[in-house]
Amino acid sequence: MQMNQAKTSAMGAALSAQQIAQFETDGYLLFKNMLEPAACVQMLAVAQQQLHAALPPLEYEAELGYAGAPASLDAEGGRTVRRLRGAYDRDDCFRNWARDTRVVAKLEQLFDEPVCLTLAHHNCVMTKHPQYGTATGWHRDIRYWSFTQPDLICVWLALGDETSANGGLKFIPGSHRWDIADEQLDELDFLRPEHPANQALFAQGISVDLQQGDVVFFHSRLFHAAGVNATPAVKTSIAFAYHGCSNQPVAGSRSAASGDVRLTA
Ligand SMILES: O=C(O)CCC(=O)C(=O)O
Repeated sequence: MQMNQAKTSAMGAALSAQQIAQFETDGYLLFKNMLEPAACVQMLAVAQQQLHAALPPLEYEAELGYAGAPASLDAEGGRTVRRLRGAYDRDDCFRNWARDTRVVAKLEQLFDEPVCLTLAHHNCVMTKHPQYGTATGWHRDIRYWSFTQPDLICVWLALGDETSANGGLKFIPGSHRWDIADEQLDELDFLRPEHPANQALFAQGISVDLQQGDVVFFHSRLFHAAGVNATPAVKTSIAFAYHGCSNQPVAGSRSAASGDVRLTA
């Protein structure tokens, strides 16, 4: 991914050369307090209404099949929602956030080219429910997409506090630059928990605590994970993913079928 500090064609605070270098080194960048509380409260209210109404399209824990998930939709806890999918088309508050010039300007610097939003995967309100919300193993998000280059960026907005207590994100800094042997990964591209070579990688994982309005950008090759939610409250975040417009989805893939939104000229 090419980085260019000088180019800031859209509105919004520009990234410094140091921030750009930090993203390149660590694979993520944290922005404290990027979004004002009123906007977070509004998104949270809409998300809660839509969760309550089970407004489709939804992804359920039972469909993910992660360890500890309810065995089927009809099992106890089977209708626990993991994602309110298609956030971009759910409500203007989510769409406006996806297009927020503070976000897009920073992405344009990191990609050094016009920015597109992918409507394939992520593009969601991500929830982690107490009791039936499952942990996510160490993985790279690029497993969700098929693009010419594996260089997408996820923009994750916390609508409330996110810590290890409620299943907050953990990152392995710098892991977006690693080459990993196939045998270290399982069939879904998660790092195998039992593989001896992976133990030293897991030890490098750090928790990234977020508060309402904090935003973290992370590279689609960055290994990350999250635990269960041991608190009584649902954790709610918004996740959109972006790519440079020259980096096109592979023809015939789900990424291509879902479409993109071009956000800069
Ligand atoms: O909230 C989680 O469990 C992790 C979410 C995540 O990393 C993903 O869905 O790719």
